[in-house]
Amino acid sequence: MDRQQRLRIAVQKSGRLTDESLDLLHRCGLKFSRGKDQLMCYGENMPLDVLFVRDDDIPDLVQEDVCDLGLVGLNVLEEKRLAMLARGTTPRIEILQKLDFGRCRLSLAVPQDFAFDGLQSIAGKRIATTYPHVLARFLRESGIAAEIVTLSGAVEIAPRLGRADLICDLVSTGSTLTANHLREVAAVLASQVCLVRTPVALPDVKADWVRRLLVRVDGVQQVRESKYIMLHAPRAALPQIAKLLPGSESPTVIPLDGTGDKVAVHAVCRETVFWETLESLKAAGASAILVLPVEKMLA
Ligand code: PRT
Ligand code: ZN
Repeated sequence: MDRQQRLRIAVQKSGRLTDESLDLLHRCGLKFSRGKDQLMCYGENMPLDVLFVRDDDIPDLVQEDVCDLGLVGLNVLEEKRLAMLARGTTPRIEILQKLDFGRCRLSLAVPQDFAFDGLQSIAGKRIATTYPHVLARFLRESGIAAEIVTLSGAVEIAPRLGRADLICDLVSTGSTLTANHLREVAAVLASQVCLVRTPVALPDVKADWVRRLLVRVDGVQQVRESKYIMLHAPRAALPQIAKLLPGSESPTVIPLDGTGDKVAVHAVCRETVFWETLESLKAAGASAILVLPVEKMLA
């Protein structure tokens, strides 16, 4: 395949980010078939090929221009960038867009019986983590001196094994911490998946596709939570109904034939529409309420 013409994007091969990364590419219109254990998939209808790798390899692949684009968590990206700086390489990967999935936070967590009273309490302690560079920056910026114990996994059991006094690890629901009798005390980094690009200038054809992809990604993000609401209402109830429609701009109002003062109201709502919202709309005088998913949106 011609690297001058076709974009290559690095995606996590198998893990927490894989399904949503592929779903995003599908929603952006990309068609490809993926065989078992296939490392590379060729886009059938766009000049965009997908390379499946470990998430930790994505920043380097993009920095070294092996891939033009990548989908990777900010946690991994920041750790790799700081590691590059530490070995004298300038990180030149550019974040094109932050995406609304893969959210988690890198946090400090202490054993239940640890007397934590502000960050000063961890001074001089041993902190186990797989993110030594991000943690070191946090400690430096907070003016705390502590020892970093770098592990490659199973960080949450380090305090019980006596290898550390506390940990710095990724948290999403918090249930892993609870199961290990740990308590989250401070957030070090908020993370989500980022679409990143190579520092190298792209030939026009490829640059143009990156621009198109970004517009589509934006559209996909906008419609994720969006719903199209249609309802009937007495004209007099319109001001109240407009207030109840979550995250919508001014709705379209259409007169209804032969129903006196009744109108149809159509609106795109950019926030989640709950049953409670529908109940409030009904209470305000709305009837025949329909909520439809939005398939695509181009602003
Ligand atoms: O094989 P490969 O290297 O590609 O995968 P991996 O095992 O390194 O990564 P994977 O698939 O576990 O995670 C990929 C990315 O998902 C991470 O780099 C984050 O950007 C993002 N992410 C989002 C998470 C979590 N949420 C998360 N909860 N990554 C890991 N966790 C782990 C965390 O380390 C802890 O063990 O889940 C546990 C905590 O979860 P809760 O829900 O109990 O708090
Ligand atoms: Zn990984």
